[in-house]
Amino acid sequence: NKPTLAVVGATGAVGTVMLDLLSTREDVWGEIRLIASPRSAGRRLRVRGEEVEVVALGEECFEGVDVAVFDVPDELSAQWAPVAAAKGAVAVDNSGAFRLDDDVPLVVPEVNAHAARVRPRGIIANPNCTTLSMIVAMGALHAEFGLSELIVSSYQAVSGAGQAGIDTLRDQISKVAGSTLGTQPGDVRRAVGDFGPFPAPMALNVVPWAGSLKDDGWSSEELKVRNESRKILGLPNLRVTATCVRVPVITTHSLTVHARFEREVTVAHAQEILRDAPGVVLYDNPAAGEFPTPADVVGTDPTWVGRVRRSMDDPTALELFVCGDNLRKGAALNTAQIAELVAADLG
Ligand code: 2RA
Repeated sequence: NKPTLAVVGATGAVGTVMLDLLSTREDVWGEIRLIASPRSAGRRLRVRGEEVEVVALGEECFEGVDVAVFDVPDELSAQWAPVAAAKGAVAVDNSGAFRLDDDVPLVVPEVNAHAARVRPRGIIANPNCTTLSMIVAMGALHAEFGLSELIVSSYQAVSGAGQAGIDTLRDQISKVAGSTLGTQPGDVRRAVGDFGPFPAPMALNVVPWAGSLKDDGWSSEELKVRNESRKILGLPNLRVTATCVRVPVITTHSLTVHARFEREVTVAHAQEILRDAPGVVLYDNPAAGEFPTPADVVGTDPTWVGRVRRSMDDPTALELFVCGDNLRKGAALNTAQIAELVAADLG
């Protein structure tokens, strides 16, 4: 008997990608149950070539479910993932509600698949999309060279802020297209009007902010990169500094990474590791104009790495540019991979 999967948050931006993945990946599932807010109940969505009716989130939804994936806001996950677990399902949660709890593993299958087996609360957490967009590549380099420090800047797509983020950028682009805006202080700000979920205009701009304000001027997103990287890599004292920036890209997060290791590194050796690493594509030939960009990476599964250089002042450090689709590997794909690991265990 194939296991039953529940997708909670089936109608959202990540849920939509999840249904696409479930329709195209090897099918390990028996029944797939689609769950969303009462507002979306009754809608019919296509998965595996069939229409499935969305049911409203409630305790009874988890009857007979083996694995429940959650693509919903933190508060909903905090409330409902334990309900699913109490009903006997393994909850794979893509919110921030449980990621740093000691008794909840935070899993990236290419890096720490073993951690998914120890889940005392029946909950497995999926990392934040910004961490996920680089961590597969960093895990591979860590295994070879021993990571000692990460200094990263992100270039985050607006879909990280959900459908509202996408709608806001599209609307702003239509307002600035064909204009001469972007030449006077504040002209874009005045022209676009509505900033949606962002603190400043996204069109014709970059915004050094993602998430909410935390102590000492850090953003929640920057703390997530630090704390989650440490937990996934099993390096609780890893030095990590992140600056998270939002850019006018619809989907696919990019990061520049300065990674310092315990041993000396060479570009050739690092490239060889990245070329062989599962889930990573090395695309690094600047002489031919070859490096990853979000516009080319969007819609693909791997972590793309280019611009690999050794730091000029430190033979133990590398500089990299990394891109990953924040809705696929950054969210739905990693969740689906974890769910498949669990399914394989159950079988
Ligand atoms: C963002 N990382 O890009 C967040 C979404 N989880 O806003």
